[in-house]
Amino acid sequence: LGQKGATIWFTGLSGSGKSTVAVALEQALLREGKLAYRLDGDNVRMGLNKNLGFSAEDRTENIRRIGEASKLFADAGILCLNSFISPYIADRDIVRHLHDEGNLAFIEVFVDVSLDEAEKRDPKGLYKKARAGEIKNFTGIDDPYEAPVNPEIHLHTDNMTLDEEVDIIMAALRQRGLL
Ligand code: GGZ
Repeated sequence: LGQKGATIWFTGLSGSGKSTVAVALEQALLREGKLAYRLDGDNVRMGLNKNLGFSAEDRTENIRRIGEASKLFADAGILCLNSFISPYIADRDIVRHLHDEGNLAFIEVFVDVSLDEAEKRDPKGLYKKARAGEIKNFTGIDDPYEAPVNPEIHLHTDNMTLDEEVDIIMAALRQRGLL
């Protein structure tokens, strides 16, 4: 295979565009002949983590398991793209340290969107339900989101195109010798 694995970790609010950027990045990587694999709520919360909900404890366990799984992918030489809200700094830092220990690259990408903008987009109508009290502990409404302090990449998605976002990440991967 001759490729170095890594974990590219997207964090941000629901509706920030984490999965959209990850899908576009995956396509760009595959075009360059790199092996990439995406993890997100749709394939993880239905299977590996189907016993977990959205309490603080469950979110922490969700991120811990995903972090361990991602480390295995990275160790196998795969570029693993993870899109999870991952609202707690401490949880993301645990995953970072796990990778540091294994000498594996961990690239945190803050998909930064204002709550206003995320709520305007509301692609699944979840913010509306959270505001109506039909969903409890919804991130950004009645549950915390701790923004990264020093992410490797900070995307201000309110005023960027998807192509620009992918280009920034590709450049960062190239700079780190991962492409
Ligand atoms: C946040 C929730 C919640 C609550 C269901 N809070 O926009 P989506 O729908 O597709 O992405 C959200 C997803 C969040 O799962 P994660 O595994 O990424 O969360 S965490 O990292 O915090 O463990 C949203 C949906 O699940 N969802 N209830 N209460 N998002």
